[in-house]
Amino acid sequence: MTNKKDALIHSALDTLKIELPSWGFANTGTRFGKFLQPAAAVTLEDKFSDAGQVNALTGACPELALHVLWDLPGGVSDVQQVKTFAKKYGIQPGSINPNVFQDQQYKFGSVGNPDPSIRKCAVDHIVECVAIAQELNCRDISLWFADGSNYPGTQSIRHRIASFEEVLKTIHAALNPRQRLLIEYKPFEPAFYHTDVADWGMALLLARSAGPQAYVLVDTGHHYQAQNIEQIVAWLLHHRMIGGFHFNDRKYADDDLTLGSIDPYQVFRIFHEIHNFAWETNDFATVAYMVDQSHNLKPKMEAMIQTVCTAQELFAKAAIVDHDRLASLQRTCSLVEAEECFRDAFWYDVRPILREWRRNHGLPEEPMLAFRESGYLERMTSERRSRNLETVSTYA
Ligand code: AFD
Ligand code: MN
Ligand code: MN
Repeated sequence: MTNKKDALIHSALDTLKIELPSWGFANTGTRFGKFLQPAAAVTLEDKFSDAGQVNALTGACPELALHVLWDLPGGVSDVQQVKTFAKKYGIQPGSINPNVFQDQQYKFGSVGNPDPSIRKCAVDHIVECVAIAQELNCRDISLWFADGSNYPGTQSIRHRIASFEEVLKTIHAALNPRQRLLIEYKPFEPAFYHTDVADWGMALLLARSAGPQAYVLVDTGHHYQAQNIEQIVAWLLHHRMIGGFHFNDRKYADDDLTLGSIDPYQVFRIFHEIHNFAWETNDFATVAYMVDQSHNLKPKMEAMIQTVCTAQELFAKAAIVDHDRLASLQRTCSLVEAEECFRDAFWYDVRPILREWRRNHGLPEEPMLAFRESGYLERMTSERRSRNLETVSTYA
């Protein structure tokens, strides 16, 4: 370690922990089709095993986000097996993700459904997820709602707001003092005319209305093309209302692309807001980071390793911005110098220090290469091929 920059990079990498999505290891796909990978995870144990490999190679992913209907179909009764896998693979359960978007009853919405009996089903499911989180000692319950409508005039937008406010208050009341509700927004999809929680303002107002343990979750793929995401992050940091991020990148919509594959500078600018806020306020806001991608084309494990390594690189770059100098250049409106001070960090090659950090932590200097040489993919391919082929037959 040679200088101040290197020290900043090391300490930034020590703090960056990124949760992995259980669903990112399984064969998923798009509404246009699913391209199966024989080595993809099929069971919850497979997902814990894969997450354990990514963590062993990157040193940054100690937790696995769980999607309740897919990972704990038996609800609370499945908690014990989660604990068993967590112990076996050294990966803790992370955020708990309710699922109120795929059951037939949610055709016209869940929490926003005009039928109070369907809203109650959604509440009961989410409250059970709070209980599961409690049993697993998980802090975050991560709420994403597909609710909305496809045609003008078919739903009362304001009545649905009132339903959301009422339901989120009920769910918030079920939290224990350590738990948090993370409310995620998304401009559209699957609803195509209006989505009930469509932007950060709606999520903020709903979080404020729900209670003091509710926060906004920023999914980087959930923004219109021109949106200034780092400005949204600055507002949420200023109001201490940011709960966390779902990492992906997008060219057009919610493309769930590898982080930084389309716009690495935007990710750097987002991370800068977080580092700068912490530097200025000494308030290291509890920001949860999670990958939210389930690749249909890229090999699943490689895609996960790639996204995690990219996040480490960009987080390290953002950590070396000279905040003192930048602040004074901003005060004097020295435009070009301020911009160059900012961009210096973005252009700085942090990879040698990243490799040093990995060496210091007994990790492979090149996680992707180490994965390819490990034989894990070959072992999982032979072990899981038949189970995935079965999936093909049932799926096809
Ligand atoms: C989909 C949604 C949203 C949610 C994720 C996991 O768009 O991002 O967080 O599924 O449920 O990607
Ligand atoms: Mn998401
Ligand atoms: Mn999404």
